[in-house]
Amino acid sequence: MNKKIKIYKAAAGGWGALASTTRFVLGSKKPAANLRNLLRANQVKGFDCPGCAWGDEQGKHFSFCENGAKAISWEATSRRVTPAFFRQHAVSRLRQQSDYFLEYQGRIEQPMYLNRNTDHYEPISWDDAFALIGRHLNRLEHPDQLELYTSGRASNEAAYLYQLFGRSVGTNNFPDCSNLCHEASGVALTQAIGVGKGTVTLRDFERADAIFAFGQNPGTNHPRMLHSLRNAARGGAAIVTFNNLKERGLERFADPQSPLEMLTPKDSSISSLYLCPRLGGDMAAVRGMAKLVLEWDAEALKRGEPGLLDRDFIADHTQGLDDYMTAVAATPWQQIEQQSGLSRAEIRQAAEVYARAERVICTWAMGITQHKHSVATIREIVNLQLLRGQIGKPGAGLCPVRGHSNVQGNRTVGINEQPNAAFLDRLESHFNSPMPRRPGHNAVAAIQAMLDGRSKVFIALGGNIAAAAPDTLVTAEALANCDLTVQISTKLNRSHLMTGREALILPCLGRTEADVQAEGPQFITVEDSFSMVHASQGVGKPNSPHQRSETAIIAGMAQATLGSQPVNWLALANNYDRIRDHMAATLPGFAQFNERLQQPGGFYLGNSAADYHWQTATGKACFAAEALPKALLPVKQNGEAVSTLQTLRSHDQYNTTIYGMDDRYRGVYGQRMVLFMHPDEIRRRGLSEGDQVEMVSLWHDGVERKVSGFSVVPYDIPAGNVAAYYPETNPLVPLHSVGDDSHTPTSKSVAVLIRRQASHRIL
Ligand SMILES: Nc1nc2c(c(=O)[nH]1)N[C@H]1C(S)=C(S)[C@@H](COP(=O)(O)OP(=O)(O)OC[C@H]3O[C@@H](n4cnc5c(=O)[nH]c(N)nc54)[C@H](O)[C@@H]3O)O[C@H]1N2
Ligand SMILES: Nc1nc2c(c(=O)[nH]1)N[C@H]1C(S)=C(S)[C@@H](COP(=O)(O)OP(=O)(O)OC[C@H]3O[C@@H](n4cnc5c(=O)[nH]c(N)nc54)[C@H](O)[C@@H]3O)O[C@H]1N2
Ligand SMILES: [Mo]
Repeated sequence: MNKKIKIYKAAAGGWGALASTTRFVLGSKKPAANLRNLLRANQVKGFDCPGCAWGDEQGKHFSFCENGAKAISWEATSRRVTPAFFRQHAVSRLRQQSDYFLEYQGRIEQPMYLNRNTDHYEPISWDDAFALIGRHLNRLEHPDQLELYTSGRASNEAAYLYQLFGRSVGTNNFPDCSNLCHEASGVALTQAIGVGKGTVTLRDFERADAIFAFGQNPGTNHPRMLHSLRNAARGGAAIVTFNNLKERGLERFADPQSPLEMLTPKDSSISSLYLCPRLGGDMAAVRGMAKLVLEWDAEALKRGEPGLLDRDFIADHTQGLDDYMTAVAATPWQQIEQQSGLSRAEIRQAAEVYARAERVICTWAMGITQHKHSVATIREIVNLQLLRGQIGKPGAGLCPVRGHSNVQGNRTVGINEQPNAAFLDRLESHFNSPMPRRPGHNAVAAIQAMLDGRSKVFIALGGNIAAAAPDTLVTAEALANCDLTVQISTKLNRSHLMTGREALILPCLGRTEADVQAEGPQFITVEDSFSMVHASQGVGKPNSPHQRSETAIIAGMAQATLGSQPVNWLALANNYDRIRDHMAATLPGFAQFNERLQQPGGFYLGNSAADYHWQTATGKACFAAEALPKALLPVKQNGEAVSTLQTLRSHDQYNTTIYGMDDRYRGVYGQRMVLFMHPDEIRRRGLSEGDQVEMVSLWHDGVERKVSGFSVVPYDIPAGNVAAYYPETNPLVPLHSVGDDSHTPTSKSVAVLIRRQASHRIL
């Protein structure tokens, strides 16, 4: 058997996780500092773990997970990318290196400017860097020629200052990682329940009788969620998983922080029912569940028994049930089974759990949000929950599990290309300065505007757009078309190499590091998936005295561009309390922000839908009566088999940051260029395990999108569906293959032709 593929038999978490954490912490150069950092993560005093956006059981126990440990030790490295490094490596040579190599070089030490004549980055002073940015921005013919990207790690304070900067320049162009991520959740939930956020808190997980987890892999991406699921399962809750793949973390879990559990072989089963729908098949599956619930309800009423629907809730709080019932009745079982890839009997099992439970939570992530019909799918999940009044009461509700640790907070404080008028009005009157009213660009629109030459300056507050965005070659062309690209970053990445005509790298502090400004040590705030806002204060010594906080960098750019208009930017960066005072004056829910942060554990922003207050046009929660998509992707083109590809994360990566080459729970070691495929499909295609294949994606613009060098791995995945890692597969995702209404690239459903690769002859 291929040595690089080993079946993972143990439970997720457990000794494997602990061994791996220790290796990462001890393998880095500062083990003692790293361990101290780990102990402070997600504690009342300390910093918020930059790993994910799951909530904290503040003060309850010391909680970190393997992948949080990796994120922290990766950030707290003592390795540095110095001016000498850039003197040694030309940019065109660095481009040939892997993402893993780039990230592994460590933290960027000083501001750097790309000299196109020499093809090398050279040091530049902070003042000169800011002045260069100011010159470019003041030269723009129109403020909408500026694109301001945000990755969801930025603090609330930095993000608020960033949006104020952009809007003071005069644009709403705030493309952000959320456009590539949970946008569909925000759009669908706003339409359905009037607020684009989850309605539950962490405590609801303790009270639920059933939890339905759709399209997510918490064992890797939200490991602390497994604690909540495990505890819920132990307390008797049914956990039903819908996942295209069999994911180890959702099957079994041992808590690496519970020694007893690790010493006894009795790890916990997580899912009581595990269903594997086809890619994009969840809407059909949930429609099937709703169909059964409605049928059983009608039968019960006929027998004179109380029905299954929560009729009081529906009457008081919802609208559109009749149309929805018509749409459900018009959806044939044959279409439901075909599209979901699940049998009626399987869907019935899930529906029975749903119908029996008093309190139900539905959670989801990228397996739901990165399809063409993601908004419709999430609306269908909401429909199901509305039928039995499963929103608002304790132990029930909707839970989009966010990605980046502060992506939700960034949105709350104004990173939004389509801000609402009320927010702009408040900014305008508070700062006594006009705010732009034209809608701005999302991530895909920003890339298109740069391609067309409509946008000329691109500034990124974190992230790695060159690798994270779809259509890698097109995105590179878009960036190259800019006059100036600016990356505010901690680590070296692909976006520093795919640049505009001029380019800057501005090195910033990470969340784990102490942030000392003119008026003393500062803390920042973040918001988790449960709308809890709390303070976070780094403890580590910065890796270089040249690095600045994100907030200070934004203030520097703003002052150089706008002078002290409409605020004294530098004074704000001297003391973040001042930024929070402006936030308190302009953001709903943030009154007395500084005072309320004194409460241990922070404060809850609240959720209108959870309070049965529906901020929709009708003042009610809305059923959506959409038909299922006519068809998912084709299975044949000109006689050749077409597969649907999902692009996903391995266990050893954080988005475009590659920590290592293993994907332990999926049994893959020492490699990332793998293509997971059902054994029957491997056979049908005349392939064998380990064969090298290339993939070409289908899109109607005549452009060939191709990647090669993928090794076939048999896996428990529906035949016709295949999976491979992101970002290696991003060249296949067409820029304009996006979700309806969400504009999110369809990274979980890409139509691909798979061909055996001609083997290289060794001469
Ligand atoms: N360690 C670590 N933590 C992370 C990240 C990371 O890269 N590394 N990234 C962070 C970010 S930004 C995000 S958004 C989250 C991502 O968290 P996830 O959404 O868990 O991330 P993906 O790896 O994209 O996994 C998608 C999951 O959905 C399943 N799936 C795919 N398509 C379908 C479908 O059509 N139907 C169903 N039912 N299932 C499907 C896949 O099999 C896989 O299990 O994690 C965050 N946390
Ligand atoms: N094909 C495909 N593409 C996808 C996805 C997919 O599932 N499939 N997922 C999408 C999703 S969900 C997301 S969220 C995006 C992620 O897109 P991004 O957020 O743009 O990408 P990241 O890889 O998270 O960004 C990593 C970089 O951020 C910088 N960084 C890290 N910490 C900090 C910090 O504290 N401050 C600052 N300023 N910089 C920091 C480092 O330089 C690091 O290299 O990718 C999307 N792209
Ligand atoms: Mo994400």
